Amino acid sequence: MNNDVSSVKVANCLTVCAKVLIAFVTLLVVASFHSQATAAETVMSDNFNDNYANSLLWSTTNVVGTGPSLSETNQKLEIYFPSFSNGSAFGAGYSSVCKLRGDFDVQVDYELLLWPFANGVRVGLAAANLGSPAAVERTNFSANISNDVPGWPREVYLAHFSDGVNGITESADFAGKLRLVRTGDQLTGYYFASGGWVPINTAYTSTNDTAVSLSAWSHDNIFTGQDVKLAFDNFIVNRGLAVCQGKIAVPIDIKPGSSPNSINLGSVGTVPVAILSTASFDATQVDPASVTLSGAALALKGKGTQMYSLEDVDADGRLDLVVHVTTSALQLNENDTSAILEGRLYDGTLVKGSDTVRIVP
Ligand SMILES: [Ca+2]
Ligand SMILES: [Ca+2]
Ligand SMILES: [Ca+2]
Ligand SMILES: [Ca+2]
Repeated sequence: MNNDVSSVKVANCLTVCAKVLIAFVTLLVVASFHSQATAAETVMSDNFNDNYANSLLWSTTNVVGTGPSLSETNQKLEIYFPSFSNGSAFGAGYSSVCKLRGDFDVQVDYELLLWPFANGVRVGLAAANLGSPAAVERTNFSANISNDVPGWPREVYLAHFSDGVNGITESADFAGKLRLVRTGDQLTGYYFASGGWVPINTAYTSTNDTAVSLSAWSHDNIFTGQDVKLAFDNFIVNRGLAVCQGKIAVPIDIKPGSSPNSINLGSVGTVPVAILSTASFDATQVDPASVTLSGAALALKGKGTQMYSLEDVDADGRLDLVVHVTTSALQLNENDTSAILEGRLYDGTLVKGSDTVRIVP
C-alpha cells in the first residue's frame, strides 16, 4: 500500500520526527568530517566481520541522548537501547565518511535481536545530506499509541522522503534488508521479501553528494522503556561514486594483474599502475599528466612523451588508464605498505586511490 498519512496529529508527530532525524543525521555527518580519511574504496562495503570500527569508512562516535550504545561485535554493528534510555531524541549509528555522488544504490541487512512489540525504536538506512528526510526504515510505532501514529499497524516498513512518510506496510520480520536507490532526482526505498525487492515509495530528492547512515533512534514520548537491541550487517554500495574529502575515490591496481605489488626502490625502471573504470567512473577522463603515485610523476619515453595507455586491464569491458611512474621518484620507504595515487579529471575534479605495496630490497 502507498498511503499519505492524513491525520494532523500524525503529521505533526512525523514532522517533529523528521526534524529530529535530520538533526540527528546531521550530527552524525558533522562528526564524520573529523575523521582523517586517506583512502576508501570507490564502491564501499562492510561486513563488520573484523569487529573493529574502521575510521576510514565510518564515523564512529555517533551516540545521541542517554543510554544508547553501539559496537561492532559478533561480526555485526550492534545498537543497544537499555530500558533507561532517554532524551528528546536518542539513538546511535554509523555514518559514512565518504559521500556518494550522482546515482547510487545501497543496501544493508538488519536484525532485531531484542525487540519487544511496539517499543518505539526506528531502524533506518538513510542518506544524510539531501535537505529533506531520506530514510527507509523497519520502524516500530509505539505502544504509547496516542503519541505515535494512531490508527496504523505498529510493526512496519516505511519510506520517509521529501513527500513525508509513505508506503507504511505491516511486517512481522525480525530480520531483513533495506535498500535505498537514487536515480537522477528520484529516491526509491525498498525492503526485501520472498526473494525479491519490494518498492516502498519513490519521491523527488536532491542530487547533492550525501553520506549514508545506519542508525536507530527513538524519543521520550514514544520509547516504552524496555531493553531493545538490533544489528546491521552486510552494508553494500552496489553502485555509486564515493567522494572522500572532496576527491573521488578511484580503484587502482599497482602492477595490474599481479599481487603482491613488490617494488624495489633501487631499480631503474618504472612502476605501472592502472586506474580502473567502473559502472560509475570513467578512468579515461583522468588527465594522465596530472597523475602521481606516492609523489612520483609519469615516466618519460624518448622525445619526452609521457608513458601511459588506455587498455582494459581487468577485462570488464571498460577501458582503464595505465600510467608508468618513475620508480626512483617514489616517496616510499621500506616500511610502507601502501601507495597513494592522486590526479585530476580533465574537468579539474580531484581523484585519489590507494593500493598495497611490498617494498623489497
Ligand atoms: Ca558480518
Ligand atoms: Ca569493521
Ligand atoms: Ca597489483
Ligand atoms: Ca577495465
